[in-house]
Amino acid sequence: MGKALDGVRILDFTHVQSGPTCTQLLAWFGADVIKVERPGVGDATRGQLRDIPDVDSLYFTMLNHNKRSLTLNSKNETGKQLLTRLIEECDVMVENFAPGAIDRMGFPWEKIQEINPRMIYASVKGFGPGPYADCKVYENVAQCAGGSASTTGMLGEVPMVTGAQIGDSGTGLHLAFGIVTALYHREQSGRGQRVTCAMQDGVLNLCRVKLRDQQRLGHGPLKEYSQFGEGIPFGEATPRAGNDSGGGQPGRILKCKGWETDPDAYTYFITQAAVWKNICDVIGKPEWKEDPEYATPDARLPHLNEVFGAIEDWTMTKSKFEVMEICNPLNIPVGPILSMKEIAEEPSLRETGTIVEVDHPERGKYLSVGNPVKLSDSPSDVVRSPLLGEHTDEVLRDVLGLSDDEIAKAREEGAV
Ligand code: CAO
Repeated sequence: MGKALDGVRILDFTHVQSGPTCTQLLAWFGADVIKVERPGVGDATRGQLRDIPDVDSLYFTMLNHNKRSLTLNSKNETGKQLLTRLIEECDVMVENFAPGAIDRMGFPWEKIQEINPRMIYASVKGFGPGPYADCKVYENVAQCAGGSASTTGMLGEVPMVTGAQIGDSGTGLHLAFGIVTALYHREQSGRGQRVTCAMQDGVLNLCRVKLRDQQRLGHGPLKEYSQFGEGIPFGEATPRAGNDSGGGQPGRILKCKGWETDPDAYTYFITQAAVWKNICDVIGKPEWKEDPEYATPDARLPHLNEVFGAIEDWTMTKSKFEVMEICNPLNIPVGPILSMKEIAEEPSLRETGTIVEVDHPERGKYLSVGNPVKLSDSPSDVVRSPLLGEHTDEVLRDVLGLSDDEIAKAREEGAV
């Protein structure tokens, strides 16, 4: 069975996390991703957060599966010529350098388009056009500038960044979607185009419910926020909502049996209106089913602390998995707080390929995430990340048709 993106060749100038996430996704779907790295240096993440001396870090390996590595000095004259030929041969070019870096290399979008009018040129930057367009940006800066940090964390405490890399991996996802869309458009137009995604914009797209709440604030308090029931007045901006559910069905993180010693003995519990009566029966409060103070979602809003307190009295008598086993058959939406250890050891995630064990020639076996998107007719396997420059000769020979002598000459000239 062929892969969905078989035949698409990608010139991958990405580094760190946001860009590599994007190109790894495309590689999982079958694109030939040629990762271009500076000779002798490579992607900085190869050496960051190393757990084994002199071996590519997990940070690098987990973001660069299924790619080929070509070393090429794009500031060297021969290197520039080779790069020009690679632009001719590829369908997509992706980069996430600091603003202006690609122009300083001598390859602005206008020139890329001139070399190959079918080229789709995709970039990630921290900010879009505007006052911050020239800024370098990392994950947490994007979370702060995109509205995530100001709306995450506990009320009255400092803004909080999330563990999910919504600035980097989130923007990589958005960019991959833009690239595939541009490839589809090229089928009709015959032309490539420029695809850009700013990390601030990507984060904001994922935070849209908080922009929703910002506007709702103009029409009264946000009644599903805990602070409403606690009588704490709202200010001018969407506040931090702790673990309150962001949707219309109130939810909280509640303690389960063992919470005193196990930092992850908690469950998320949603008081979905449709199953309120089942919830009352489970927690031993059958009288709340008909009591006008508790029977309807609106009536419950001022009492959420009391309601969740009663539910927690019950969840504390059960393990997080028992809560799941009891509530699921009753259609009550709950979910255990899973630690990374539990996720890494979960057999069902191994079976679906969501977590895979990969073998690497220098580090041995390690765990990684597999493709979270499953296509029925386009299987997606995980191939270990390349060593620095592992495919330089192969790419120059097979993609550009260089002879062994020409490759040796390019090497002598410091181009690869
Ligand atoms: N050959 C020759 N030079 C190369 C090269 C190659 N193959 N690959 C990279 N370089 C050069 C670049 O041209 C650039 O040189 P100049 O500054 O002289 O133009 C230089 O290497 C460094 O590039 P950079 O500025 O992008 O890297 P940095 O480490 O200083 O900054 C980062 C890193 C991530 C802050 C910045 O790239 C950035 O803001 N990117 C956009 C936003 C983004 O993607 N952030 C997420 C990163 S993950 O948290």
